[in-house]
Amino acid sequence: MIKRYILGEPIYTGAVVRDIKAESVLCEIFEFYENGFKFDIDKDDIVYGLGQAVRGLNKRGYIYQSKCSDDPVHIENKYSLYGAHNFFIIYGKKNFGVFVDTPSKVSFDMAFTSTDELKVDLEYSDYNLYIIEASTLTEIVQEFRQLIGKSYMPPKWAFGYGQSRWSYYNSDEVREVVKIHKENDIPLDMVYLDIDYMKDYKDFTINEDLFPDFENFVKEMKTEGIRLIPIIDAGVKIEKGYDVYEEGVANNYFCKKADGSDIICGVWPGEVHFPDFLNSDARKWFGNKYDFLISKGIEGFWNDMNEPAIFYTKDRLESVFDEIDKYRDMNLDIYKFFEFKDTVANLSNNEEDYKTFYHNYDGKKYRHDIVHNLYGYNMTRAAGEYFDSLDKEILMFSRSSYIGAHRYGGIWQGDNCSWWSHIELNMYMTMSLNMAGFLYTGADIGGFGDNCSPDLMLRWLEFGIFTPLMRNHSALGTRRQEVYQFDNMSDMREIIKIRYVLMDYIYNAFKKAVDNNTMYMRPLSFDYSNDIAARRIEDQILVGDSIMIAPVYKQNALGRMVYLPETMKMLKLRSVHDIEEKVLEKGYHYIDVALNEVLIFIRNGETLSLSFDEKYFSSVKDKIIEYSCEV
Ligand code: MIG
Repeated sequence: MIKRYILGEPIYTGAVVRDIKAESVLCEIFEFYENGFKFDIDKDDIVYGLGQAVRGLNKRGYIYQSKCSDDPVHIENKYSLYGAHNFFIIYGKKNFGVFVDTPSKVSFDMAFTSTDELKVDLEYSDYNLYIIEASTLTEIVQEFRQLIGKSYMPPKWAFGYGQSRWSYYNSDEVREVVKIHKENDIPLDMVYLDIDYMKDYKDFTINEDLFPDFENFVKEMKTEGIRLIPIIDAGVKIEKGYDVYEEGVANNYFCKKADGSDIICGVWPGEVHFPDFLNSDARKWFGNKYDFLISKGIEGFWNDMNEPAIFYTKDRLESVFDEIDKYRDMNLDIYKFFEFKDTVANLSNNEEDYKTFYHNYDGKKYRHDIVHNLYGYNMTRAAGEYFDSLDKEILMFSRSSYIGAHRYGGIWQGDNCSWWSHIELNMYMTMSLNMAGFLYTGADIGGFGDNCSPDLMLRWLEFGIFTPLMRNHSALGTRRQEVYQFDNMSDMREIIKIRYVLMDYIYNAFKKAVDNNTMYMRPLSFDYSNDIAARRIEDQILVGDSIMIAPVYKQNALGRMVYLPETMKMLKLRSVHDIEEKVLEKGYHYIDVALNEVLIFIRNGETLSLSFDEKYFSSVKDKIIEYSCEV
């Protein structure tokens, strides 16, 4: 049962698709105050949710903020990442879900300040509050998901393996990546193009010197079985004669300052304007621009820098230049030095700057900070609405998001690092995002920032083969991370092949989660709610109906403890042909897991079919091999 409460005069966000009649009396379990509400939670309650956030799966014990942020350091002291997903579940004495629907900043004190009190503070106190009561976790999520509408369903090929790098600088480099994968029999479906395929970082252009005859190149790759997936950035370069710029200015499609001029910010190309994605005409216009690439055969995109990420605003840059000059002849002591340094550092993603520009949102003017969390969402929506008008399926995922965006595309988990703790974060984040409707998601496998070691890549792949978006991506300046760069390439190949024999299982489980508003990946507590031990386990994951996984994510670990909430059949896969099976009883087991082994547990009464697609397994005779657990 969903109850809705309207506090103040909420701004429309587009998150929900059902119109629920508001209650006339405020709910009595919460104590409301001017800028939010609070309530007591039981000492044993678990708090799930919040989608993209740091720390564990149980969100209890920290403060999180919904404030879409470009932050490439995903560590425990962070409050916000790229998305705003204001949905959480209390699970324990009472079970219910809470959705705080508002486009501006919200802070969730999850029994951090005071052990038994959960407190939600809003920067602007107008919001819709939805409370979802149901007896099971699955039902709470299902009801919430019915409220926010069906999740985005990507094309089937988007479940293949993708290779990315910031950047592959020209078409020959891309050809080489594809060729080496082929030569080594490593399955590959997608190669991602990062910002350097564009001419001067201008959206909807191609650098013809580096990618000559792009249309034919796209075709050539397609005949190799590879789809190219270009990036699109939020900022539009200011340049006379550039159509996107000219049209945006002429039609007032860019965000404006108080004086009515288009705000000038700095991103990749230097000075840019930001499209006003909250303006439906601008959205339509920008969405149509994707046609530049679609007409060249492109079938998928990733949207970046749409928090929006801002290197600087022109106004602040000018004032900083003025200000730093006064430090020139000073003795820069401890205070002065940091003041000086911060003056420059604060140029980027400065919250004050979000207060200096405006949107035309359904004909009304809103200052950016008030509707901040809707920006990336509406960029995805711009693309998604255009793609819906086509008769082709298009892959779309974004960096920034708000609930509602899950209907138009997926998200990737942003600039993680080649750290062991980020495999773990990837696991929690994926389950939490699933609760909020973001099913098509995954992290940069191997890690984006920093250098990846062979063992980290192996372990990450062993989990990554289960994430719907399976992409190996890494940053400029880091160790090259294509699996053929490592001396354990053949082990990595076998792991990637396991993804391919699981493809039908993964695709069907995913589709079912979309159709039934359930979770593709979920914690054990969802299915084994009476099992006290299962409830507290965060690092084992149910994937679809038939299997459970227990990834190894600790450096130098050669095994791990696994808790089985019922008898299951363990499969230890060293390759698609070398599979050890063993039935294990309910309870705790220490399981050896060598660096090249993938663990899968088949639930009692279930069957897992491995399917060998012609495209990658032409020499295999039996196209389906079944493993069952019947006890
Ligand atoms: O961090 O386009 O998250 O995937 O490679 C700089 C360059 C901007 C951020 C994205 C990352 C991408 C990178 N971008």
